[in-house]
Amino acid sequence: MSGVTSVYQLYGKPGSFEKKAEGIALGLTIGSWTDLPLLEQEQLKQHKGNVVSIKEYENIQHPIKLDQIKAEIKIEYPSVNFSPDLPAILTTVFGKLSLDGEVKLLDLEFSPELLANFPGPRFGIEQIRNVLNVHNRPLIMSIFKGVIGRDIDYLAEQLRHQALGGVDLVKDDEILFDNPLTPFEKRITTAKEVLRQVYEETGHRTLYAVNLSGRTSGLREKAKMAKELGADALLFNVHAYGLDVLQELAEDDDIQLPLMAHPAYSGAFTSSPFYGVATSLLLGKLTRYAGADFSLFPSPYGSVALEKKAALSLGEELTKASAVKRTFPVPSAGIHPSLVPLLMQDFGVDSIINAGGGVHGHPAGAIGGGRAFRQAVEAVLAGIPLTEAAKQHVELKSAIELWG
Ligand code: 1AE
Repeated sequence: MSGVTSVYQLYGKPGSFEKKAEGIALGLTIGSWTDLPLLEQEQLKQHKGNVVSIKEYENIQHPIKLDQIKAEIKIEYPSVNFSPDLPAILTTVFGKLSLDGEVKLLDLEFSPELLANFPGPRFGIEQIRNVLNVHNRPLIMSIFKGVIGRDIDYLAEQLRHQALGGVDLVKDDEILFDNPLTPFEKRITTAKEVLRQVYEETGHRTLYAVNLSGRTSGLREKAKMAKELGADALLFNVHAYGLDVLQELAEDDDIQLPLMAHPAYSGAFTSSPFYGVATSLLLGKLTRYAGADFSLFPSPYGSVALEKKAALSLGEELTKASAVKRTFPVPSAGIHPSLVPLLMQDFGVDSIINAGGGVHGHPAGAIGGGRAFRQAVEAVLAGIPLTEAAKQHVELKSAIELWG
């Protein structure tokens, strides 16, 4: 049957979950079942939500309500009940239910027929690598920092230093919106010129992701303009707008730009262990299905850390075999060169190492910061401990001295 199967986590008394699950399956579909006449049952059968499984965790007690244990329940919802778009799907599976006590949405499994409505990333990992012609190492990305209140010349200089350090991508800070000092169009054209010059001087190509911001109604035109001006990629605060807006941008043939999904605001939905949506679902599977070529998320060991298990399963969701292309995992926040071995161990070669403070805060500035990251990556690929590699590379040496 075409549809979506939801996995929920809830708490309750042992043995109480069957009734609860049946209540959800009916409540979110046809309302009632056993008291319906047989004819109506026959008519409504194809619309009925079905409980697929119930797993009680007898050993996992609620931390406060000590008579309650954790359970995971799976419910299948037929496609016939909703239009094939994320707003309809999310409202079906977790609309009113998200307001109804301690219940967390852990996963959604789309049937192949339903998934066919989600083209996913337009570019994906392979095509981004082709554009950069970098194939066998994690990419390095840096972030503009301290640019609010600064003019375009300041941005241009910061970009030039980041690119000269050898990073593959530079993204806008997610809190840099349209403003008179560094307007959207000017950022694109200035960055293009700076990166062209760096390419001519060094042969190194860096892509720039400009922050696509403003009212939803203007995003499409703004993104098209970015494309016409020669933008490389768009940064997008998807969770402040909604996943469907990302999907609209990804599917628009007049835009055709790589899309970088920023996790800003997503913590409001994912952080609670009892409520909301699992990080791996929101920033992983759904962000991929909605068409992000890159998904940023807090790494397990930086300044804003995600629990390791959640971060690993998020990375897995972005890259595992699927009908849609793979999205680059971008574990971020508080990343510095000494974390490169851990990042590569946990997220593999097909990931992006992303740092703001870890690039700009280097004693030799952003040029030194970028170089230190590149040196750390090369060392890990060659199987050389960073402390050993630092003997040959002054930038890596100072990074390790600073960050440990
Ligand atoms: C989780 C998003 C990370 C991000 O966007 C950002 O600006 C990180 O900055 P740093 O590396 O922590 O300075």
